[in-house]
Amino acid sequence: MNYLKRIEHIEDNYKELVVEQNKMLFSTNGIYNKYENPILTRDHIPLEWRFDYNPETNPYFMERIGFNATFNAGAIKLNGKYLLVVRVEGNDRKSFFSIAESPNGVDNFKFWDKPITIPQIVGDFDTNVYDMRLTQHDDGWIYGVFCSERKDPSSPDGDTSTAVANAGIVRTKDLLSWERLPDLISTTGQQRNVVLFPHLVEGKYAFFTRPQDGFIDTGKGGGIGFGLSDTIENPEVKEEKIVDAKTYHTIYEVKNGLGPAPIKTSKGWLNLAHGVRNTAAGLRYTLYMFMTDLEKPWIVTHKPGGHLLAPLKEERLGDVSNVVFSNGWIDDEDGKVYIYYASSDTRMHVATSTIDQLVDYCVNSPEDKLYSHLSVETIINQVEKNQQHKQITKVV
Ligand code: M1P
Repeated sequence: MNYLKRIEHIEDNYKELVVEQNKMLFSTNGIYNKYENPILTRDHIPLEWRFDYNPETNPYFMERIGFNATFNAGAIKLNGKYLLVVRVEGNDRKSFFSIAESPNGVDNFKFWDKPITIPQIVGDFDTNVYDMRLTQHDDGWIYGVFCSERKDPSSPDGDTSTAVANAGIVRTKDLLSWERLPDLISTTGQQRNVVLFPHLVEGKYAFFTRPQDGFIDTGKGGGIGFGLSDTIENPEVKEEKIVDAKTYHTIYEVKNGLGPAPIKTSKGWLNLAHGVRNTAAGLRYTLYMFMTDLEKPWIVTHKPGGHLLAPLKEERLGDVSNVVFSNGWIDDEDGKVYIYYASSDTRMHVATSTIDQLVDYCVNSPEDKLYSHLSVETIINQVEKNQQHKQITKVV
């Protein structure tokens, strides 16, 4: 294929992909609907990022910069547009953030021209950044809290993989220019999955945390935590209460972490989180929900047992297989909720629901009673109630 034909072919395929419409799939569980196509893949990366268009320096029109994955996106609706702050991972393994915009939240996602430039802390550069949670705070700023990863300075000679994870913080008004604040200081020294709560609590900035005493293992860090910081300019949580503990023989037995910032409803705060369990085939990440008290968002009031959303079919395969992860959702003015989730650290999907459905799910689904015989009891209870209900309906 000659040079011009090759460009035309690549551009045509790209144009077709980014305008592809998505189809809502029927939902048997009735809690949310998934969609036919992923909303963002590495093929959605703009061609200008990938190819040098100068025939003199790129006579074969070869890809010069390769991209591996588009996943774990924060989300916000701004000026009528559905915006994702996507974790894009290059073939060089470095992740960075880029905004993708859609007119309707389920398809036609297009990346803005250039990735986001995250200001660096002088003398302490982030080696890698990922998984930004966006919070529209009462103070007027949109905050982005992300994982900043750096090589562990105490790792022994020759150890080139031990790292330290911490919560980096940026803020913006327009998603175009970003101000960097100092990283969060916390009790354990390592943090991932940190989320800023949208309101002040007791006059302080409130963070959901995930204390961990290793880079991968959370160790003695007990689960999803909650802590207060006097200021956001010098963020420090001196105490972390455990909101939702990792628990033996559950879908969050190994670790868990809050997803996006919670959504306020008249019944309480809706929280979406990921839970990690161990299997013979490795770790399995699923999504689950719980509801917290309106006044005391660190107190869980309702918690359905098990996962809300698990990797199924082609979602199960990817760079890190058997994973679904979410750090972005949008609650629209009409009560619709867009849940953005990534599968297997590779691509982005959307599922839609409503506030009413998610509240009903949280309030009325049975909890995990932690023993098989109690799960059986819960099922039998429902069957017997259904039998009574059917008899009553027959009589009527
Ligand atoms: O690979 C699965 C996920 O692993 C990490 O999440 P956690 O800290 O809870 O184990 C994160 O690196 C996340 O980005 C990734 O999707």
